[in-house]
Parts: sequence; structure tokens; C-alpha cells
Amino acid sequence: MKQDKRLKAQKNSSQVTQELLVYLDGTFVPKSEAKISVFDHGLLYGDGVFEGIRSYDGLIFRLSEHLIRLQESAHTLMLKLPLDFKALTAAIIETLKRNHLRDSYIRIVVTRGVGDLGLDPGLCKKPTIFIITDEIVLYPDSFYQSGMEIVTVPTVRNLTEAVNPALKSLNYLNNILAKIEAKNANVKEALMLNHQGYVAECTGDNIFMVKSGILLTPPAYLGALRGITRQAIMDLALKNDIPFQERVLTRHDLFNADEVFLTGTAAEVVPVVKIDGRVIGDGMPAKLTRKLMSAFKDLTKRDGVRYSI
Ligand code: PXG
Repeated sequence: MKQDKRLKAQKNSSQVTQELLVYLDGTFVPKSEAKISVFDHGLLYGDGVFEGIRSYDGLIFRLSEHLIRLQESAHTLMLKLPLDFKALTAAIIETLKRNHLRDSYIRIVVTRGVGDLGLDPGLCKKPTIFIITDEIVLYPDSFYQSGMEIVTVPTVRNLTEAVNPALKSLNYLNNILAKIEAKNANVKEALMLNHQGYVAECTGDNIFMVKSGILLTPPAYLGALRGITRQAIMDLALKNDIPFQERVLTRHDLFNADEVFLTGTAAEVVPVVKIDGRVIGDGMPAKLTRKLMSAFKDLTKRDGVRYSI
């Protein structure tokens, strides 16, 4: 994508002289020195939360939605964010500025912090927070032009009664197992079903389908993250008079869809043209998907928090 090339050009010009800086607990440290303790419970137990956000040409896309999701994930874990939204926003913008990044991937991570061995979160006195701003490798250009292939994997999505997929925690092993299975099948993304066999989502993307002009996605309670990009697509459907429903979906529904696409902060909107060997529609990215890809691109130019570097 053009975006990729721009990021590379931007990096080359700004980083010849300066190593990437990472915000870590209130200070800015070069990437090579950005380290946390082996006693941090984020590492020892995956006890923490994160967000992945994008900035496009000096606009942080739907920042408040991401911060609210971060806050809600932390609240469920009874983890207090060390910064309020105003301070978090300032820290993100300062990190972007110090790295001269107008187009960036932004990763905020808050862990339970350094403690002794033992699960008890009470052993950790202070949460650790860091913010990385960098590029993220998107899918290759060809996926956006010709569509991608996915497969259903045996690893089922976490039960909502266990580590609820709505919680964006540092426990991504469920997704990583699925990703390994996708890689073993030589594809880049995995379709995950929930324990009842209904479509949930992919390892880092939500899934949508189109049937007879109706846009459909599984309800989040079946085992999906409430994606910010997913919500943006739902908003665009409403605005553009595209009929839309959250509906319980099976693999059979997907196989027989007219169109399928994935959404995510890193992926944006990416067409899917083959699932488990079944060709979707006529095997090419179709009309509604292309319309939403372009409407989403437009949205990234206007919907967010502006900053200058
Ligand atoms: N489902 C899961 C399990 C995710 O992790 C999405 C859906 C899409 O949500 P958003 O809010 O991004 O539309 C995600 C998002 C990474 C990375 O580092 C992962 C995500 C986002 C950005 C980067 O692999 N996951």
C-alpha cells in the first residue's frame, strides 16, 4: 500500500540520526534501552491490557474510542490506569512528536507492574505503562486488490465466561494458537469459531459478510472483540443506507456469502475471497466491500484527534 511506502520514507528521513523513542513510565527512552523487569506481572502472567491505534497524516483515528476500551479492559481487571485520558493523550502525542511520525501505529500497554512471584495482583505496587509508536506491517497490497484466503482453525475462541474476548488483555495465546494453525495452512489469518461452532472473529480482525445486499457481522457476545474498525464500518453502513444486522453466523453462511471482509486497526478493511477452499462470490473483491474500503479510507482523514509534529 501507499501507506507502507510513506511510512518507510518517513522513517528513513527521521531515523538516520535518531533511534526510535519509547514512552516508558513517564520518560522517553531509546528503543534499545526500553526494557521492563522480569518481575513485571505483564510478562510473568500476561496481567495487563493494551490498545493498538493508528494515526493517519497527523490524525489519531478514533482515539477516544480506543481509550475508553483500554479503560474498560483495565476496569474489569481492577487495574487502575496510571494516567487519565488527558494525560494519556498528551503522552501519545508527545511520543509521536519525538519520533516525527505523522503516520503511525501506536501501541499502549499497561501492565500490573513489578511484583514478587505469585499471581496476587496485590503484590504489584505500581502499574507499568509504555507507548510504542512505529509502523505496523499490513497485509501485502495484493490482498487489498485481489482478496485474501483464510481457513477455519481448530482452536476455538475463548469463552466469554473465561477470558472474555471483549477484554483486550495481554493474554493473546488463544489468538496466537489460532495464528500458528493459520500459518501451518499457509494463510495469514484464521477464522475462529466459538465453542458452539458459530463464527466469532479472526485472530486480530473482525469479520463481516454481505448477502443479498445486507451487511452482516456476528454479535460481539458470541466471542468477538468490539473492534473500533468494526464500529466504524457499522457507522458507515448507517450513513450510506446500507442495510446492516448483527446476526449469528455459521461457516455455511460465510461459504455462501456474496462478499466477505475483515476489519481491524492494522488491516483496515481487507477482502476475503476464499474460506476453507470455498470461493466466496465470484472470487474477487466485490462492490460493497470496495465501497466500504474507500469510505473507511475517507473516514481516516477526518475522524480523530489532530496533532502536529
Ligand atoms: N479482534 C481481535 C482479537 C483483535 O485483537 C480486532 C478484532 C480488531 O479491532 P480494532 O479495534 O483494531 O478494529 C483486534 C485488533 C497487532 C494488532 O499488533 C492487533 C489488533 C489491532 C492492531 C494491532 O497484531 N487487534
